[in-house]
Amino acid sequence: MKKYLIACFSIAGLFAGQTALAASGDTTMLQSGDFVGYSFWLISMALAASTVFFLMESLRIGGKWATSLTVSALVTFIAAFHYFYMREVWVSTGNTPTDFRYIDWLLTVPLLMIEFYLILSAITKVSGSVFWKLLIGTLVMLVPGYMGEAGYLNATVGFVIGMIGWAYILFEIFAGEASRVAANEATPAVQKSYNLMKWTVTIGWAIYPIGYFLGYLAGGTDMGTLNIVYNLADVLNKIAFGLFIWYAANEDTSGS
Ligand SMILES: *C/C=C(C)/C=C/C=C(C)/C=C/C1=C(C)CCCC1(C)C
Repeated sequence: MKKYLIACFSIAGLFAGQTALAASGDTTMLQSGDFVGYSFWLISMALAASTVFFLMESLRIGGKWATSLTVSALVTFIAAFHYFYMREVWVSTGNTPTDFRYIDWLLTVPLLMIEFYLILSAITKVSGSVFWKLLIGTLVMLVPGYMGEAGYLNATVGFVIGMIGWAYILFEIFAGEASRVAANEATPAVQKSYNLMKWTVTIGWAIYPIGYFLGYLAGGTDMGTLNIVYNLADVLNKIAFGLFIWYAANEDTSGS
């Protein structure tokens, strides 16, 4: 009972936050025909709904899977808030809310990386270095990327260092310790979700550096289109990613 109360409070907080945000701004209306604005709205709602889902499932499934599912909920919760705010920025100024995307990424990408460690830890013993290596890769990828986009560092240099960080993450999950644990010790369900997560980090994540490349190195791109592409990418990289974990949790605990 207490668990459900906590879940209810978290969810109420999400909506109270959204209301406060809307009340504090100029409350510019979403104009009809603003497809970029629609996509911000849709993804905000999808992220908020996913948060409720992952929290409830974390309580229902529980046990060793509770942490992974809670982290999935944290990712969508944090992103939902950023999306509420990014929608406001887009609707009221027509500007691309790049800074907020990076703040979101700085919080959510490390959490997504931790998931690789957590799903393996749910079934076997994993060394903490798996966790640290992925975390360091994340920082090497994001910090120079931000500095390049925001003008604190040459855009090409920021891009190249960021790509090295991403390559390192890919190396770890395809050929490093985590991949060995997944291949040798994981249950079939965990192996399946590990693979889906691994390919999400490869294909789904590629969208962001491609956007950076088009926007900053290849002479500019249409920011409206780029925002829609980023928004859709986040459905895969945040919501579907969480569902892959949920799949493993469900399969692994359904009495097989
Ligand atoms: C939920 C948000 C996610 C999964 C964001 C992921 C962001 C990236 C994979 C960004 C990657 C970048 C590079 C690989 C090179 C430098 C520029 C970045 C930061 C856009």
